[in-house]
This record gives sequence, C-alpha cells and structure tokens, in this order.
Amino acid sequence: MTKWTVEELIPAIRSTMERTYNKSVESASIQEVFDVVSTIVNQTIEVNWSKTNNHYREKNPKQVYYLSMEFLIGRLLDSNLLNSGMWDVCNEALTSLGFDPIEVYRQERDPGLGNGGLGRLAACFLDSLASLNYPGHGYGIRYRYGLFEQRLINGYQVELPDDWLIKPYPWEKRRADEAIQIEFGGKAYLQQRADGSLACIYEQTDKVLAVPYDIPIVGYHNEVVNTLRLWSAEPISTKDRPDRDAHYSQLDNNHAIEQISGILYPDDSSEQGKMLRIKQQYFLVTATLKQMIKDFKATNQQSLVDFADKVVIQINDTHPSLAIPELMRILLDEERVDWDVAWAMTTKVFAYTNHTIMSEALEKWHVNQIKSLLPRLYMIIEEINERFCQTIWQDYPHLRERIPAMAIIADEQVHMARLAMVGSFSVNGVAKLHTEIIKTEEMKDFYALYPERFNNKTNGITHRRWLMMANPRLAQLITNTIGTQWIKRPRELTHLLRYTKDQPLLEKLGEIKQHNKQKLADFIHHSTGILVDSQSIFDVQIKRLHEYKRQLLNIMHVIYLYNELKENRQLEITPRTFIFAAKAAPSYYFAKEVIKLINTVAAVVNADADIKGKLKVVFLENYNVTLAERIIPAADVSEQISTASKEASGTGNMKMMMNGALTLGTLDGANIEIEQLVKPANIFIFGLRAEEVYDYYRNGGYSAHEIYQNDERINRILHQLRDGLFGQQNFENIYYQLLSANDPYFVLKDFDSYVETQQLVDQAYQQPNKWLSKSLVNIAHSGKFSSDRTIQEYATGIWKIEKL
Ligand code: 26V
Repeated sequence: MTKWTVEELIPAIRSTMERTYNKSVESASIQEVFDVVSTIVNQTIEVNWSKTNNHYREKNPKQVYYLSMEFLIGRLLDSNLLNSGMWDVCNEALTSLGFDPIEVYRQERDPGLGNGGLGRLAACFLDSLASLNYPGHGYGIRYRYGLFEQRLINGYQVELPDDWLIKPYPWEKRRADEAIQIEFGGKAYLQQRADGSLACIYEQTDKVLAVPYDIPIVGYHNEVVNTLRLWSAEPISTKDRPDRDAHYSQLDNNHAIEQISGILYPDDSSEQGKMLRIKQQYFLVTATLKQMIKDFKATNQQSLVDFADKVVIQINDTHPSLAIPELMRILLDEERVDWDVAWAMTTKVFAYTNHTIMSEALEKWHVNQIKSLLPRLYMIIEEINERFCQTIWQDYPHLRERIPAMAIIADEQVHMARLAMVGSFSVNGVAKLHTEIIKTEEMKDFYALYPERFNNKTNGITHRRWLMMANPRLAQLITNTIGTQWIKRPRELTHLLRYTKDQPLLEKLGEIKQHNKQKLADFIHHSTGILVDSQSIFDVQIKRLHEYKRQLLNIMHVIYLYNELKENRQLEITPRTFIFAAKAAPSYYFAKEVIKLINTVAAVVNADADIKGKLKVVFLENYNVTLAERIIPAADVSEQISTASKEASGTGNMKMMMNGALTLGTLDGANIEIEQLVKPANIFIFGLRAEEVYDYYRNGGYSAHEIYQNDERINRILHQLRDGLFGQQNFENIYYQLLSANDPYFVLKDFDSYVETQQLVDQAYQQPNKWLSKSLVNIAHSGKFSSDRTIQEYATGIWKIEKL
C-alpha cells in the first residue's frame, strides 16, 4: 500500500479537488473535502484489494463465507484511514488545510443495514477476519432503506425512512458484470430423463437480477482487503416490451422486484411470517451460492469435488438457513449429484450460530408460504425432514417420542432452527451461559442427538473501532504505558494490571474520561438542550428497547431516587446523569410506552429545581453505531441488566468495559465472563441467577402482586405509573403488565437488589482513586473480548482455515 506522507497527501487532496470539483480546497465545502478524501482512500485501498483477490485466485485457499441478513458496518472513512495506516497523516493534512478532521469524517452517513447486536457482530467479525489475514468475506443485502431513523416528538418515538443512498455511497462498487439471475415462484415438478434419472422442471418462475455491490474490508496494517458483497434486486430487462399495457404491468412488476432489497425489517425479536422477508432471505442465499459455485468451478477445473474442503459457510442466525436446501437443490438439479453425496457435502459446509433464546424470535414459516414461493425448495425440505425423522426412529429409539418436537416440518410450520441444526456440522452459542442453555434447555433434544456439533464462541468486538478510533486519547495513554504490542495482541492489555496503583497513570485515565464526558455533555446540550453536570456519574444504558433488557427497571430506579430526593431535601447522593438511547420496533407497543415513560420522567426530573441537579435523565434519539461511538468513551457505569438467561451475550457490555466503564449487571450473557475476569471487586452484580429464573418457570411460585403489596417503594411507583406520574401522562399498560401479567421479566423481583447495588455504585464513585483503579482493571481484561480472539476461535475450531 502506498505509504502517504503529509507532504504528499496535501497536494493529492488539492489536485483531486481541482479535478473533481474544479475548485481550490479553500473554497470547497466540507462535504466536498469528504468526497475527495474518500476518493483518495479508495484509490489507495484499490491496489491491495485486487492484490488480495488475485492472491485468493492463485493460492486457492479454503475460504469462509459469512452469510448475514445484516451488517451494521458504521462509518468507514475513519476506520479505513486507521486500518490502512493513513489516519495520523490525514488528520494532520486536513488540519493544516484548515479543516477539522472530525468534522470531515462526520459528513459520512452511517449505513443502518442492521438492527442491533447481530448485525454489529457481523461487522466486527469482518474487521477481525481481514486484520488477522484470514480469507473471509461477508455476504448480505444492500437495502435501499436501512433501519428507520428515530425522532422523538413529544417524548414518543416517530419513525422516518432511512434514505441513506440519497447521496452516492463512496465505498461501494457496483459490479454489474457479476450480476446473477435468480428465480422465485412458479411451478416445479420432477420428470424422468432418458437415462431414468429425475430432472426438475420449472415453469413460469419470476426472474430477478441480483446485482452485487462490493465494499472493501481493510485489514489493520497488513495490506489485506477482503470483500463485503451486498446484493441489490433489479428487474432483468424492460427493453423488449413494446406494448403499452405490458409496459405498465412491467413497471408494477419492476417495483415489486426492487422491493426485495427495498427495506430492512425493523424487528430484532419477534418472528413475523412476512412473505417479503422470506423472499429477501432466499434472494440472499441463492445469489450467494450461485456466485460461489460459479467462481469455485472457474478456479477448480469446473469440478465441485473439493467444494466442502475449500468452502465453509457460517450462517448468522437462522435468517440465511434456506442456503441449506438451496445448496441441495443446486447439487441435485443442476449438478446432478446423488442425494447422499449432496447431503454429505452440504453438512460439511454449513455452520450455524444461534443468537437468541427468546422463543418468539425463532423463525418459523407456514408450509404454504414456502410452497408457493419456493416450490422446489419445499420438496427438498420435506425430503430432508423425512430422512431425518427416519434416522431418529431407526437409530435413536429413545428419542422417538421427541420426534414431534424435533421435526423440521411440524404443525404446518417449517422450523428454521431445526433445519439449521440438522444441516450444519457446527452449532454455536455466543457466550458460555448461552451455549449451556441451548444444550440443556432450548435445544436439548438436538444436543442429545448431535453432542459433537455444539460449541461455544463467546462474542467479541473490534478494539480498533471501539477503542483506537472511538477513544484515541485512551489508546494513546495505553500505548505510552505498555507500548504498542496490545494493538496486534489485545490480550496484552493485561500488562496494565501492573499500574492499578500508579497514581499518575490513574490521574491521566481520570482526565481522559473527564474529557470524553465533557464532549458528550456538550453534545447532549447541543442536541437536546439539556445541561448535564459532566462531573456527575454517567450511567449508560444503550441498546434496543426490549422488555427482557429491562430499561423499565432502570427508569423505575430513577423514579425511586426522585421520590427519595423529594421526600428528603437534605439527602446526599452522588450526582448522576442517566443516559438512554434505544430504538423500539415500530410495532412493539410496550417498548414504545417505555420510551415515552423515560422521556416523561426526564421532563419532570430535569425541570425540578428541588433536585438541584443531582439527577438528570437524557434520552438520545436515533441510536446507531455513530452515536454509540460518542457515548461509550464517556460512560462510567454500563447498565447490562437483562433478566438472567435472556441476553445471549451482549456486546455493548464489552465495548463499555474496554473504555473503562464499570458494569452494573445481572449474571447473564457475557457479563458472567466479564465478572470471572475482573473479579467481583470490579463489577456490580445483582439479581436473580439464570437457574432461579428457570426454577420459577418450572415450578411457579413468583408473585409480583406480593412484592407490590409488601414493598412500599414499588407500591408507590406503580401507583404513580397508574395514576399519572406527578400529575402527567399515565402508564396503565405498564402497570398491568407488571401486575396482571405477573411481571414476566422479574422487574419487581430484582428491584430491591438493583437499588441496593446502585447504592454501592454511588458509594464507590465517591472514592475516585479506587474507582479509577477498577476502571483500569476492566480495560486491562477487555482484551479477551476483542473479536480477534473470537475469530481466531472460529477459524481453528469451526472453519479450519489458514492465515494468508
Ligand atoms: C430477528 C428478526 C425477526 C424478524 C425480522 C427481523 C429480525 C432481525 C433480527 C432478529 C434476531 C436478532 C437476534 C440478535 O440480535 N441477537 C443478539 O445477538 C447479539 C450478537 O450475538 C448478542 O450479543 C445479543 O445478546 C443478542 O440479543
């Protein structure tokens, strides 16, 4: 890669500006500067991109294909600058040209091509694959509209379309030459060929063009550039339609085709059963597989014999699991491979990651939906199911009675998680507890059948984006203290443990946190008008809004504190700013009520002079990767308070820990692994354990009503919700959910323990040195949660791929 110096980059920016906009840099807008800088970065990356691709073609190594309906990649200019080694140079060049580099990078739109944890994980994985020199690529959909933009109007969430392509996106490259024709619908039937074999005949299918847009994934300082390929749906051709009517019906049809990659579904939990969603899923998998097979044959003498040795496909949740029957279809019908051979190949290629135990999120499709949209695929799924059930019946008699609970097709539904488990050689959970729950509870029948398939891969996050880029001051302090080794080997952050009593270092750590908090306070003021005390505890809960994540517990604690402060004006508490950011699924009524509740509490508390600024509540709108990058470096307390057993892993917990926040959490997901590393002295744990939650599920015995009657604090808060909070809006629905529905997420049950633990947080913060030392311990142990570690584990444990 060209190594730029400031002296070279400045004239390059000037001349590119002249060529593109016919302007001097001095008279250019900041947007034009952004365009020019990204053009230069693109050209720089380009060289290594084709080098990497040539290398793959020539060396023909085993490659991993990461299939995901979502990739939440965030802005790319600064991360490409960082990874390609141009960051410092570019910052300096822009500054000397009179621009604030940060402002330039902020011109980029943040593509919202994902809902939350699952999509962001996919993006971190791509960054780690490239940075660790692994041959691995992402395949997804180029949604015309990403996740909705959230506005708050009068405290309510309002959704606006995310028109992210309104300006050209600088990092994508349309590859019309590599477009793939795909087919939906129609009829399929089998017919005997002259040699007696069966051919599948398709009639009247809808044909669609899948056009790839490639985005470069730049490895850190290693000259590797992998590819994220996003497919866009386009009509095949409209030219050969002279008659008017046909022309109009064609326009209609074209519109329907473009809808396939039109919009990202905004639910990250409940399965919806929408036809368009299956279309999207099939669109992704068929285009990807067809292209893979075409490329594979081109580099392997037109033969697929080695396919399963050279290709591994990771499916990100069940969303791309139609790839399993689709690969079977291609092998059977197009490659004329026998069933047994095809099945042996298929089950050697696929590996499945489960990301959730919420049963509502387990995908199921009605058989008629699959039949009508994908008739041939349905025949294949039926055959897979038949053979699977046969095997259990014959070879595992003790599991016979479990067949109805294991069958891929049951109750007129196709169960995608079952299809994924049967068709994959590996099934993994995303944190230790989550994997255990999958094995012993949620998927225990399959674990009995295929114990060797199950494995754990605890999630991770890229420390390049979430520490080096988001918090450059902290990264610099770390480097000044322990050298640069940690950048390539983040586990070496543990060298910081030698400094937990080093006064000057702790002081610098405190200054950096204070600086970041001040910047966030300015942003909050600017964007909401709320003035917050940057010396107060920044207590942060940022994630999708969901009952199981219990933002409700957090805000109930705020109401409790408010009540206490009103009752006793002399009460001393450490000043706190409670910061929330969260999108609710547009149809998730309860979640939207919680947003309104948080904003109602904020309005009352922030305006109350009696509180004397001891409490502030801030809800920042439109949570996305960019906003996360602003908030996380400023967090003191990281709220990870899901009902134990419900949060598969969490990754925000890792990001905040890496930036020196202390976790306040339940023993759920990866919090458990954080606690094991930092030890109880450096984390605040409260609430029910997963076993206790399961125990209540099995044996009953939980009464929310009893708690409501016996705990005065709760009684009072619930009445405030029911009757109108401080004379305002009432929240009867929340009241009824907690009482009539018996509080399914144990908010009331965990309230006491939460309040008590929050008091410990309050006290701990009053000893700044001890706090900073705990903060440093968290940073020191966060290296384990680099996605480099996770990818290393996938590479050796599942994928069996080698570094370039
Ligand atoms: C489900 C659906 C259902 C229908 C429409 C669209 C849609 C989109 C996504 C999902 C499933 C999302 C599951 C998910 O994000 N799980 C999270 O995965 C994180 C990464 O493994 C993990 O850290 C979180 O704990 C887990 O909740």
